[in-house]
Formats: sequence, C-alpha cells, structure tokens
Amino acid sequence: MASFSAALVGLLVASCAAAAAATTFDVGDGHGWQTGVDYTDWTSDKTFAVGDTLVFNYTSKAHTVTEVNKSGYDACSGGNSLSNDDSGATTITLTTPGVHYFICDIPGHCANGMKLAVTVTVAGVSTTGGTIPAGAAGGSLVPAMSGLVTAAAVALIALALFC
Ligand SMILES: *[C@@H]1O[C@H](CO)[C@@H](O)[C@H](O)[C@H]1NC(C)=O
Ligand SMILES: *[C@@H]1O[C@H](CO)[C@@H](O)[C@H](O)[C@H]1NC(C)=O
Ligand SMILES: [Cu+2]
Repeated sequence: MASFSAALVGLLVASCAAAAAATTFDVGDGHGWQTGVDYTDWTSDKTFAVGDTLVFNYTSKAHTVTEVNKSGYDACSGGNSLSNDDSGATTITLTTPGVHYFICDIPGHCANGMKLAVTVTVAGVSTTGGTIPAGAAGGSLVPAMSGLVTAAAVALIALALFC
C-alpha cells in the first residue's frame, strides 16, 4: 500500500510539474516575429522548460522560422537547418533541454535581429516545498482505512502541496 501511495504521489507531482511547466510563449509578444525586434532582450526575463511551446506570429511567406545549430545562429545561415517553416503561425514545442536556435532565413532578416536563442531547462527539477516521506501515508493512518481512502488522502495532500 505504501509503495502504491508513493507511486501515486510521484505521478501527481510529475503531472503537476508538467502542467506548471507547460507555458506557451508568444515570441516577441505584441511585436511577433519580424525584423527590428531584440529577441535577446525578449528572452532575458523568461525561463524556458521542456514541454513549453513557442508561437511565432508573422505574415505567411514573409519570414521563416528556421531552427539551426549555434554555427548557423552565429553566422545567420539557415543552410543546415533542423526545421523550417514559413506558414505564418509556427508552433515549436521545446522537447529537449539545451539551447535552441532559431533564425529567419530571408536574406538580411537575421542580421536585422531575427535570431532567437532559447535556453531550455529540464522541467520539474526544482520543485519547491517538501516531499512526502514514502512511509508516512501508510504508517500514520488508521489501518482500518480502506486503500482507496488512503490513496484519496494522499492525492489531496499531494495536490495541496504541489499544485
Ligand atoms: C499576429 O500578428 C498580427 C499582425 O501583427 C496581429 O493582428 C495578430 O493579433 C497576431 N496574432 C496573435 C495570435 O498574436
Ligand atoms: C552545425 O552544423 C554544421 C552542419 O551539420 C556542422 O558543420 C557544425 O559543426 C555544427 N555546429 C555546431 C556548433 O554544432
Ligand atoms: Cu524575416
């Protein structure tokens, strides 16, 4: 029972952390994705985690969202792109930690500011608050309580602590 409760807590914590981390960012906020915007400044007050989503808003075909590596970012070169889209509404889900680089591959646009580097951290590494000891649920509760009630109590405690 205790291990089941612990597993339940783990599941809840994980799903709460995932829910908390799943942020959708409108790149450039009201400016969208266009030349003349400082995207380094845009990222400076934000933290990005695995599971978060970037939404690039721009006029279809007028720009591209081209994911490149650091070399491509530094050189404003989309030649070895990891992905490319010019639909006007590009949604990128950040699925791996590390730095992700995006440029616009229309000539001159990257040099005019259309380059974005986003540092992505692993979701849920730094949960605040304590953890429930695995034995606490089973040990301190009345043995007559049914497993279901125990599980429900554990779930409520977990929700209160972590959500
Ligand atoms: C996208 O940009 C256009 C033009 O700037 C704007 O009218 C529209 O509201 C934006 N859409 C979103 C979802 O931000
Ligand atoms: C970026 O990709 C190119 C082409 O695959 C490669 O030559 C270059 O070494 C890569 N740069 C980095 C920093 O990974
Ligand atoms: Cu562009």
